[in-house]
Order: sequence, then structure tokens, then C-alpha cells
Amino acid sequence: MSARVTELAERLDEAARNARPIGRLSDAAPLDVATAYEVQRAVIERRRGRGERMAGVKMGFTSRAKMLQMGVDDVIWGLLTDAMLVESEVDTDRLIHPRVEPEIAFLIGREVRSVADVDAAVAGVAVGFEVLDSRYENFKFALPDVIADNASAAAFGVGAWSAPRDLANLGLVMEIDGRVVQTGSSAAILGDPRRSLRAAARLAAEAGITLQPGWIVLAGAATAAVPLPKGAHVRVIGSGLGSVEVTAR
Ligand code: OOG
Ligand code: MG
Repeated sequence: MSARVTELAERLDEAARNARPIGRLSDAAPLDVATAYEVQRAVIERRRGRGERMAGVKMGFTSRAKMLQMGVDDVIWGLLTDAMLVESEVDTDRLIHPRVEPEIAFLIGREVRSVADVDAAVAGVAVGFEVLDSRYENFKFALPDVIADNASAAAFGVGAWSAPRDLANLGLVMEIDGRVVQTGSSAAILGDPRRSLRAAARLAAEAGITLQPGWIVLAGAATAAVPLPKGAHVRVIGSGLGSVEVTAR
């Protein structure tokens, strides 16, 4: 690992740990996508060094709504650890400027040996949410910045798992304090969230990462993300998939 990758990973990791944003890396010096993914891996290695364990992967910018919101037009991915998985509460004091978005989640049931194998390896599907927290000032970044910043991953949660089923066109609703703030369809996620799952398997294979039993794959938000103020109660409902709730503390 180059000294630059180490240094950038340290800056991003410290920004997250102290909940203090930093300037965009790409403003200071050009950053290419490959180096950005090295930084992302180095950030995760630091977290693993503190005892966190890999819990899955997340896809980003798999819908037009997200690409338009953030001004980025490439699918990316990030890595999830067990420390990011929350049950009913998320602690926003530890975050900079959190946002929440609806997700479709896949549960991996057995080791994924190839991209062609990933559909059959799915043990469950669920509706989920993701709490994003860009480590960059004003939540503004270029593509390599957000890749290095682990695709803004901060926290996530999933509802009850259902048996694998067709997800091509599910209605998704996100409420905050009982008011609908976003509605969308799973079709917004690359036409079908399973395409996102396959993309995750492909990216994992390219990165030399094997999707493991018990890991979760977040397919990406079907809608734009919304700010998550302290005290907010969020509910995401997926038609036929039930719901998941979280309160921001
Ligand atoms: C990057 C994360 C994108 C998604 O579901 O598309 C993402 C961001 O919007 O800050 O998680
Ligand atoms: Mg997301």
C-alpha cells in the first residue's frame, strides 16, 4: 500500500471517528478510481484492526434518483461491517450530517463461488434502510472521493427476511414521523435489484472478496436520500416484504 493511500485512509477514518468533515480529497490532488478503492479497503482494514468484522457489501448509485441527487453517474460499491448494523436506534451524535434512504437487502446463504452462482446463494430478501454520512464537507464529492469514503456508509438495518422472490417491481415507501417522505419502486434499481446483486458479486470477485454466508448485500436506494434529524422515527415499507423501523437518537 502506498504512503498516500495510508494517509488518505487515516484522514477519512479519523473524520468518521471524530464526526468532523474534511475537504474533498480530489480538490487537493487528482485521485483515480483504482486508488480510491485502495483507500476504501484501507479504511476497512483500520476498522477491522479495531475488531470490526465484515458483514456484507453495499451498492451505490444503482438508481437514477441517486445519481441525479449526488451528481454522480457510475455504479460503485462499499463494504459493510458488523458495527454498522443497527437494530432499532442509530446514534446521530457520532455522525456529521446523516441521511437515510430505503434499501432492498439480500441475505447470502452460502459462499458465492462465481457471479453465475449468486442468485442461487440468496437465502432471503428484506426491506432495509441505509444511513449515509459523507465524511466530506457539505456532503459534496466527486466519484473517486465517495469511493474512497466507502460510499458514505455509516449504518444500516434490515427488516424480517422473506424467502427469495421476484423483486422486479416492488413499491417502496419511506416515512419519517408518520409522513411519507419518499416513494419509489425496486424497478428503479438497475431495472431489478437482482442486477445489483450480480454486480456486487462481480465486483467482489474482481476485488478478491468472497461473499460469505450471513453477509448482507444492499442493492442501492431506489429514491433520493433525506436528512435524518435527531429524534426522527423512520419507517421503510416494501410491498409484500413488510417494514423496518429506526429511530435517530
Ligand atoms: C453515496 C452512497 C450511495 C446508494 O444506495 O445509492 C448509496 C451517497 O449518496 O452519499 O448508498
Ligand atoms: Mg445506499
